[in-house]
Amino acid sequence: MTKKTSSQLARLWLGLALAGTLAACSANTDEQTQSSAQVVEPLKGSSGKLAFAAQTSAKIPYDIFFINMETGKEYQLTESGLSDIAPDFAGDSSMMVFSSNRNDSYDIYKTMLPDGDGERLTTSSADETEPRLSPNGTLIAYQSEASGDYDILTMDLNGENVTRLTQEDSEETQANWSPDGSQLVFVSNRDGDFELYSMNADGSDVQQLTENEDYDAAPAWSPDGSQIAFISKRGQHFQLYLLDLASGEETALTDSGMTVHSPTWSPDGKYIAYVSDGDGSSQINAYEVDSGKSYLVTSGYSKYSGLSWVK
Ligand SMILES: [Ca+2]
Ligand SMILES: [Ca+2]
Ligand SMILES: [Ca+2]
Repeated sequence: MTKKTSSQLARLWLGLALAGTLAACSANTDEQTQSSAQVVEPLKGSSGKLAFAAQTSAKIPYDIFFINMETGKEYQLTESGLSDIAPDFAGDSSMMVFSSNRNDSYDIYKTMLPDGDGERLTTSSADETEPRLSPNGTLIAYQSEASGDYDILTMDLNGENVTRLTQEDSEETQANWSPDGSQLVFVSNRDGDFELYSMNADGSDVQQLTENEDYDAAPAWSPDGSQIAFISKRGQHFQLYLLDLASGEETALTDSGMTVHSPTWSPDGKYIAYVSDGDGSSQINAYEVDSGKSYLVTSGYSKYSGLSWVK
């Protein structure tokens, strides 16, 4: 198991090294290149990497990929035979964190790039998922079910100095950092249904941000700090919403017949990428904030999830 994992991680580094330095040499031995994603004209020149987890087909567990949004090229980063989900990168792409069940329960893993080894950061038999690197790259926020229900915790990059930020018996999940790193937005059902909340990075000063009977989830703070994208199920399917923090106003951004989830902002704040799942199909779209239009970014795999668009 260990040998296999090391070999797979070695391939991961190879893929990333090639992605970083040899992207122009497309005829090279870059076996990690899957295909050109269908990055449409308005998205061309968008900066950064759009990381995601995908099941390439229904019977294959999730692996981690990213699309270089400047070139449209896609790279596969993991191939463990188990479920690798929820990737997030440090701002300079020198490190990736993700969650995997390769040691039975889900744990948080860290991979240093380009030539580091995979490191398991959590060891409980409960599930640890949804790792998110703080903007300054010193902390990982994540969720753990070790207390019997989900809570939000932070730890340093070595898996040490674990701090439990929420104590309630309810489910606290999907933490995401404010752009200045001073706060976290998260989801909790402590009042009976799922709402968005914010708190300081030490768990203090909890504020409730939404109050409705619908299922609110998957918050993502805008790069300028003024808004939070999230999903809410106010009809048949989850759709994409925007919460303006100054006014408290909530605006529906999508109205599709598909289930929308996993929103993430482009680093320049111009787009919100999200997944839409229909009957037997799944695709990644990008909502253009100025125009209100959604563009197809990529499709073709069985399932997409866990988007993270980083510089
Ligand atoms: Ca675990
Ligand atoms: Ca809890
Ligand atoms: Ca609600």
